[in-house]
Amino acid sequence: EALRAAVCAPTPGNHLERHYQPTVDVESLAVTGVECLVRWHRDGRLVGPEEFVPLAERHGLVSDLGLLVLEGAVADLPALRAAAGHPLVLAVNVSAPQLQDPRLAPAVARAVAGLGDGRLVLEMTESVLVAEDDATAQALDALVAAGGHLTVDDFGTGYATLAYLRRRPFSAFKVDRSYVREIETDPRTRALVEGLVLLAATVGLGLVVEGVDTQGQADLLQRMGAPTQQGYLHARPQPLEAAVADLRRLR
Ligand code: G
Ligand code: G
Ligand code: NA
Ligand code: MN
Repeated sequence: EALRAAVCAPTPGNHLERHYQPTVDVESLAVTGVECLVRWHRDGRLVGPEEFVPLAERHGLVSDLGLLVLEGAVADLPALRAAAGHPLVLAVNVSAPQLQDPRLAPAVARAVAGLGDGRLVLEMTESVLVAEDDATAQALDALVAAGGHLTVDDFGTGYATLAYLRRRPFSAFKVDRSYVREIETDPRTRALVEGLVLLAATVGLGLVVEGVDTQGQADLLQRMGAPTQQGYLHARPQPLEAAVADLRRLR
């Protein structure tokens, strides 16, 4: 119920906060976009989405939460874009129950209309897509029709991933950070990532590698032809003002 209050009636001691983490093109050293990552401030404690998103799902709050995040992120984008000095991709995370929310596609259309020269990306994990049903397929099509671009998040951690890329209207995928962690030490992981880079290029999909922590990882990925990266090496997820400062630093 504290979470319900944070969503519906926030107070300084109990509220959600949007953080932003950039994605970087290491070839050009330009920031390509920002991902909105939400935190819950509760009695001086900072609760992460791994904890509160499942809670929100259980209590039927995740759709309201998702709409608020989307609206708030669109409102934050002008400050981020000004700091970057060029158009940005805005990425927000979508969880499974949101796909069945009839308010989502119209909200996406409004967000796209309000983004100016930006582009809206909706990230969803493979677990969101596990339901191989018509309702899911129609919901995804509606989001694309509303002007959203769909990305598979945490790619390589779920099941039947290639099936989604084959049948669903995704335009990009994000290689899960568990791959990057072993990219320098495990030859098989390195070969798999190299294969994914080739797959993306051949099929015409965008690819972001997440969890880039070290310069060695960044250089290796760049040599593989995977320039779009996200990770602590480049910038951490930060509240709006600090993210704005990061974008100025990375400019
Ligand atoms: O920022 P952090 O690494 O703790 O995020 C963990 C996961 O939580 C991310 O992979 C992201 O997909 C998810 N997440 C972050 N913000 C949101 C949100 O607003 N809605 C949903 N559904 N998931 C989110
Ligand atoms: O679930 P999703 O992949 O959308 O969320 C990304 C999460 O990964 C964020 O919560 C963020 O805090 C975390 N993250 C981002 N970059 C790095 C990184 O370089 N290393 C690690 N360990 N975590 C990261
Ligand atoms: Na994500
Ligand atoms: Mn991810």
